[in-house]
Amino acid sequence: MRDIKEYAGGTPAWCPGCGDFAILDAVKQALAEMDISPSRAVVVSGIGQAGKLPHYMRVNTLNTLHGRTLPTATAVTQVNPQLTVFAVGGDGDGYGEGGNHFLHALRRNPDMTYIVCDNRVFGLTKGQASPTSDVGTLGGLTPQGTVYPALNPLALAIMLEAGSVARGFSGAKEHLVNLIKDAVRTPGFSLIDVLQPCVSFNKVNTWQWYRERVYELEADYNPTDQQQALALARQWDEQIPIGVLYRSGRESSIAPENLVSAELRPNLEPLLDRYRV
Ligand SMILES: Cc1ncc(C[n+]2csc(CCOP(=O)(O)OP(=O)(O)O)c2C)c(N)n1
Ligand code: SF4
Repeated sequence: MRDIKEYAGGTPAWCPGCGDFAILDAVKQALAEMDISPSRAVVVSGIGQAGKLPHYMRVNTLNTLHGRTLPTATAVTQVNPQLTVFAVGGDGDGYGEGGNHFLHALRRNPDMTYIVCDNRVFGLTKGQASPTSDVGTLGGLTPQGTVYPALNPLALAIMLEAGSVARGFSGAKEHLVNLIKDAVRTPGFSLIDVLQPCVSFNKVNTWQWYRERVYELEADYNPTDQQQALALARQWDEQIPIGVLYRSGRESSIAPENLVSAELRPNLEPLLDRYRV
């Protein structure tokens, strides 16, 4: 166990009460408890309030364009498989601007942990409806409420057999630490969609709203049953399960040995060496 202070970066510029604080703490705590040194961890993000998370950590960090988190993080997994790779971002970044990359990361199943700070709005740009906003969500661009049905990213990830699919809650930090540790240990692409209250722009899905609904999956829950996992991914209005909903057991499909034949691989080494950290 390392000292969590080893991972401390700049002072967060989030609103007081934002759900992102607990997610930042949970990532640092999981790294400390897993004894992963700052030099072995990489956190990649795009743009947004959640996209600032790596700014507040002292590990290897990469801040990319809005929605481009996953291809960048995927490249890191290929160049240096020794690193523990995290991708972090908001629901807009991951499921909107980066929606295409999300689909293909699910297919390719690279070995990384993807944490989506899901406040169900675009936070940084002042609360517009995002892909996970419910029908009727009011915002500057939807004064009469958004008309599109919300995307269910967990169901999508379960259907495409991601390595593991979990839901966390910022208000259950210790539980989230365990989800992060489990995701890091699981081969392939591990999605953790974290319910993250945005106290400034989401006046519906508040801390209290979640506390009245969120419950932890039982210890004996079997995450290998895809149909059951889908049913839990769809539970929302009255009761919202948190925990590892699904585990496919699928290894990454883009391990270098799967992509490049043995004869060609040695020729790539000098090229890859230029990018190794
Ligand atoms: C390609 C592109 N489109 C739009 C923007 C403007 N923009 C910056 S942050 C942001 C919203 C971020 O929302 P989300 O990803 O949900 O993260 P949050 O701020 O809620 O954490 C948008 C639309 C941009 N920077 N680049
Ligand atoms: S606008 Fe919302 S998501 Fe952004 S820092 Fe404030 S509370 Fe957090």
